Amino acid sequence: MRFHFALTLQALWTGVCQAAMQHYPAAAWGHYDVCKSQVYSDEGLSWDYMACQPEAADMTQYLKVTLDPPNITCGDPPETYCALENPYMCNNECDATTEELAHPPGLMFDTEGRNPTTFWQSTSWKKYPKPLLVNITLSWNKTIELTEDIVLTFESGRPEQMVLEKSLDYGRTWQPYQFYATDCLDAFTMEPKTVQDLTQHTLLDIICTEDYSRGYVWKNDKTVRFEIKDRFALFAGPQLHNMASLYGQLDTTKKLRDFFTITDLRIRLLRPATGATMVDENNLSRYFYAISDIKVQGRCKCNLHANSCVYDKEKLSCECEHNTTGPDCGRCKRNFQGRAWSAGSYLPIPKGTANVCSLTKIGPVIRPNVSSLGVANRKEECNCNPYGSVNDRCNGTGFCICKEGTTGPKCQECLPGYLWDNGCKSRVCDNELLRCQNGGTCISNVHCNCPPGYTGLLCEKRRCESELGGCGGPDSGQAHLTPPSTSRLLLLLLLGSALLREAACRPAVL
Ligand SMILES: [Ca+2]
Repeated sequence: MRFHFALTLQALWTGVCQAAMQHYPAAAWGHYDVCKSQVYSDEGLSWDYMACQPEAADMTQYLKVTLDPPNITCGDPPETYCALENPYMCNNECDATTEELAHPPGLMFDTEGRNPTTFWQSTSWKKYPKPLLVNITLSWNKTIELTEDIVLTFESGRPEQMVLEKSLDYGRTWQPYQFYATDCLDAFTMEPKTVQDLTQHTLLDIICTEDYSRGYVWKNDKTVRFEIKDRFALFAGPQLHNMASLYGQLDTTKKLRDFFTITDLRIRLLRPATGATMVDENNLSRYFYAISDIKVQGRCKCNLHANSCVYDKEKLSCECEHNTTGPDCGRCKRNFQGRAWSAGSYLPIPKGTANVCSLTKIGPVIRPNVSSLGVANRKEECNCNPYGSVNDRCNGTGFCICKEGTTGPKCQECLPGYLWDNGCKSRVCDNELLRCQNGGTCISNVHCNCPPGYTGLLCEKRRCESELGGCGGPDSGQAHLTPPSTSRLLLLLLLGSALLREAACRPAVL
C-alpha cells in the first residue's frame, strides 16, 4: 500500500500567465501569451487566432508526493541522529508526534528563507549493509512541460547514488532522466559525463554524472540538478537569446518536445552520503537522506491552445481556446470537427499558427442515407491509423482509440519504449534507454546478442546453472554494488520489478 501525502494546496490557480514571472528573456518576438484578438474589417468584427501557452510557474504547488516505502520518514518511533561530518554531534532529533521535531514530506515544498531550514528526513541506515532505498514520486496528474532546471537541496550530504526518472503516462511506465553517482562506472556501469558533453545530436542521451556527488564538500553545495537550461542552450545559445531557434526545433521534433514533457517525476535514492569510503558501522545514525527543497518550474501542456491553466479539485487543466477541449486541449470540441485536430504551432515565428478547430460541416449530403454515408463521413473525419488504432474510424466519438503502446490523435505515434512496425511493437533494446548489459549488442531493437556467460532479455543474467547459487550470495555486503546486482538495478529501472523477480537468479534485494 502506498502512502498519499496531500499537500495543502491552493484552491484555484487561474491566469498563470498574469501571475507568474517571465522566465524567458524578452525578445523581439512573441511569448505566445495571447490566444486570440478581435479584429475590425470591412466585414465587421472577427477573431484572429494565435498559438498560445500558459506562462511558466512553480509546479510544486500542484503536485501530490508519494513515498515508497511509505513508513520511511523519520520520527516514528523517535530517533536521534548524529551529524555526518561529526559523529559526536548527535543533537538532531526526529519525532513525528512533535511539530517542531517532525520532518514530513511537505517540508520539501514549503517556502524556504525561514531559519532554521525545514526539511523532510528519512529514517537512518539502520539496516546497513542492506541498501537504504527511498522513492519519492511527484505526480501532477497532468502533462507539464519543464522550463527550468529541476533542483533538489540535500541537508545532510548529497546521495552517493541516485536516479531521477520521469513518466509521460501518469506513472504507468518510467524512463531514467539522469543517473547520479560518486562513481558512475561502479554504480551503473556507465561512463561519467556532464551536461557540457552533450551536443545538439546527443541532447536526448541519458547520462550518468558525478558532478553532484563528489567529495566531502557537501556543505558548500547542497544541490543536485537536472539541467534543463543547459539543454535548451544547445539550441537557443548560452544566454537563451535565441529562443526562436529552440521553439522552431521543439515544433518540428516531437522527441525533443517529449523529452521535456512529464506527468510524474521519481527520485530514486539508492545510497546516502557517507562522506568516506568506509561506513561507520558503529554509528549508523549518521547516514540518512534529508531534503529541504525541490524546485520544479514548468507549464501546463495545452498543445498551444490555451494561455492559462486552472487548478480545481486537486487537478490541473488547461482553459482551452480555439474550439478545443480536454485536459491538454487534445481534441476538438463537439460540433467543431470540421477539420482534424492538431496542436498549435510555434511556427511561423513570432505568432505561430493556432490550428483552430472549425465547425463541423453539416450538409444535405448526409441526409439521404445516414446509415451508410454517415459512417463513411466519420471515417474520413477521424482517419485513425489502421495499424495503431483499435478501429480505423472513431464511431462518432470524435477521437481514435489507440492500441497498447500507441498514442497521438491518430494513434500514429509510439509511446516511449515502443517502436513503429505496422503499429507500435514493444522495443527490446536500443542505444539510449534499453541498453544491452554486460557487453551485449542490440540487434534491430528486437534482441540482445549476449556474450558467453550471460543471458536474459538484456543480457542482465549471468548463466548460473553450473554454479548453483554462485550468482552472488544473498545480501553479501554492499549487494547493490556488485556487478550482477548493478545490472539488476538497471533492469529494475527499465523493465519494472515484476520482470526483475522472474529474471533474477536469487531473491531480489531491492
Ligand atoms: Ca523546506
